[in-house]
Amino acid sequence: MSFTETLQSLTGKLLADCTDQELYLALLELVRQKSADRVQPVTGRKLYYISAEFLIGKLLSNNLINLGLYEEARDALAAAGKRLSDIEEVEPEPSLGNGGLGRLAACFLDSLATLNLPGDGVGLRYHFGLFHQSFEDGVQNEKPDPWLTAHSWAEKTDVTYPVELAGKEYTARLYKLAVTGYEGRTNTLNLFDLDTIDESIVHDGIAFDKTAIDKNLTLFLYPDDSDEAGRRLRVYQQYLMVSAGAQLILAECAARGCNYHDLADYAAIQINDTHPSMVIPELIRLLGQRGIEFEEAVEIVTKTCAYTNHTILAEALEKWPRAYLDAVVPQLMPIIEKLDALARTRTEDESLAIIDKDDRVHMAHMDIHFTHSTNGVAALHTEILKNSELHGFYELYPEKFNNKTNGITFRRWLLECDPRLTATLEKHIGSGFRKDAAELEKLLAFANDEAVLDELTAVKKANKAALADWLLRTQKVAVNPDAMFDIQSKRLHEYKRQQLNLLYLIHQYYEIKAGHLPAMPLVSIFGAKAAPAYTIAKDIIHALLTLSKVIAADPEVSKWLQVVFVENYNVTAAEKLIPACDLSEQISLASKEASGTGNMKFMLNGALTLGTMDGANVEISQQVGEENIYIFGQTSDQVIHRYAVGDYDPAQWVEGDANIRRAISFLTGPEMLAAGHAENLTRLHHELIHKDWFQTLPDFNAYVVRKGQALSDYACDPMGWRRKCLVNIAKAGMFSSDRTIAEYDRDIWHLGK
Ligand code: HBZ
Ligand code: PLP
Repeated sequence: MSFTETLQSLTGKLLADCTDQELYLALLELVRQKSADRVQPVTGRKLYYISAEFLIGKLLSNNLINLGLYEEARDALAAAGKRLSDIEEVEPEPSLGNGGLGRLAACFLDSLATLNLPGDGVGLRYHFGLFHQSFEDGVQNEKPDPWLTAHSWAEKTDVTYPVELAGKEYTARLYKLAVTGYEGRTNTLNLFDLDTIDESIVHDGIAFDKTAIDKNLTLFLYPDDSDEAGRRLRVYQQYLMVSAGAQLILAECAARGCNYHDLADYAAIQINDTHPSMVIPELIRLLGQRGIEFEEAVEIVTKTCAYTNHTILAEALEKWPRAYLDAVVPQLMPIIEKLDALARTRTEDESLAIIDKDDRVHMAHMDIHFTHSTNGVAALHTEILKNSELHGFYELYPEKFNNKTNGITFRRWLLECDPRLTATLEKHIGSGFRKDAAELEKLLAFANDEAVLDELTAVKKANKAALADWLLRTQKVAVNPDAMFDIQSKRLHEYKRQQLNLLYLIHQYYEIKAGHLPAMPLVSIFGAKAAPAYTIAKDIIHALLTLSKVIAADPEVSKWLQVVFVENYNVTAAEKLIPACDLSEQISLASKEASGTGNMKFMLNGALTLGTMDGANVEISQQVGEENIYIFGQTSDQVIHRYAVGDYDPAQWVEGDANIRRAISFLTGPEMLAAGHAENLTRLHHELIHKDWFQTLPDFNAYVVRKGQALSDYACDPMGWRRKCLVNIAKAGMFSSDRTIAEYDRDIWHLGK
């Protein structure tokens, strides 16, 4: 049967007569059948990647590409007058993640299947995932983001596990979502849910009764945790995930012949940040029920589990008050106490204990003591863990620490999101890079080939025009596609320093007003959600939206500068923004961004990075050479030193620097107050002058200078700029998640063996 006939047999109609919805459902079914054909038996060790988030993005095109069906599907549809891109729009984006950590998990699943490694995900089937963001009156508005339609990728199974929460038994149901590899095997993302969830209890945006656990448990990813009920709910969610996950793992291993004593020969469990850390005591508990003594269970679990750290931010390292665990998981507390006692036999250092003197349970400490591997996610991050944040642990267990620099899947972040660039690359270097990212280096041979550089310029121009169309269609904003597109898209957080970019834009506003015109017009694009309870992050959004209005209303300035804040930044939006970017903003305070993966995506798609020596920016800079990246600002050593001395006073920087003073004062000046809300603007102004915890001001001048340099290089030396872009694309191979996964497998998992 031809492809067209297959699709027609699935819809029961001629393609030309089908709606996009019908075609979507037919393609969904086709993908289901084809991916089922690629399921392979498991032998030896199998990986279970447990994570609170899997930010998988829309799946239709990704699956078609991985199954080798994309071109056929596109052409068959085109012959019937249909566009695959229209059908893609029918698919809702699963919002099962919030940022880098969740997106990394999704890239890892893709690479595992592509490399033919047995590796499944374990997580939760949130009904609304992260909230849907819109802007009203310059303020972030949060609404539920339903994605579970009648037909969706995650299929309900008959498999259920009992999970005891606060002394009451709940039933976790397993849903399975097929994960296709690029010309590889099919693995599974296992997602747990309760049948009793009641979506109708959500009211007024995203508020709901936090105490009705049977109705609310998997409604949202990260429900508002500004109150105790919200924080407890997180513990409920985490335990549902790890208890059902651990039962699934034991059942699957037993079915393959495991006698539990040899669990580590059957399973490798990767704990993605501390959200799944309770899997350690839970496995010990379950092994105990199967007749294994505590000491042996500890050994088995340590051999089976490994932990990835994604942050050094103290507030993101989970420490649960013992009272929460006593209330929600009383069955685990005796085990955690025994683990704490055991850890204390290995060290006298109180700061390495699991339960501290204030009765808080340090989840990361439990992970490091009772897994065999702790890894950071970029070289600098791992060094900081070893030398400062986790130094005591490093001294105790040097052999456990290792680095695994993050990566991204090139299937989604090149082949799918940038077909124009993919085609151009293929024309010149063949298609080997699809499977072996290192082959991108072949592009270096064309660094001085003006025809190739012109082609790359044409690709970027077309991608910018496509983004401009999308912005007009979906956000009702018109942008000048001939301007430089400068993009900062990522979660809103003070350490990521959107506020530094804000101060730059204000500075430029004044400069333009004073007749100091930039080298070329700039469109500054933001995409970012702020956590609902994160007040200052929301104030930063408000300030940027307000500034955008002020500039747009000023004809003198708006010729040169435009600020656009894209609503509801998610994977779908990222796939539109990244291929169209000229300058990628990676300006976190050095030492604070563990790695970043957005930085890799922008680089791969031919943007140049304006960044600090932080996270994987350091490795990007090593790959491309300092002449092909715009680095500025304090180093991580300088930052760590400044924190250690503890004498940073932003007010001194405000007093001592007229440009800083001018930019900050503007926040509460007449133009902004006329267009925005005094409360938000004043609070942000106050925060920057009196606190500025993420040291924006010391980096301000260096940032202004470096960004000016990038603008002038772009304007005055277009060939030189494009050559730098070419080098960035050519050197992106090291940031393929295939490389990352091969390293995890080599050093930690040893899958299939
Ligand atoms: O993980 C991010 C890091 O900030 C980023 O540098 C890195 O590239 C990425 C992948 O390794 N971390 C997160 O995204 N973390 C969270 O989203 C998070 C969510 C809930 C928490 C704590 C952290 O309670
Ligand atoms: N959100 C989405 C949708 C992404 O694609 C990414 C990037 O990889 C991130 C968040 C994380 O971005 P960053 O690494 O810049 O924090």
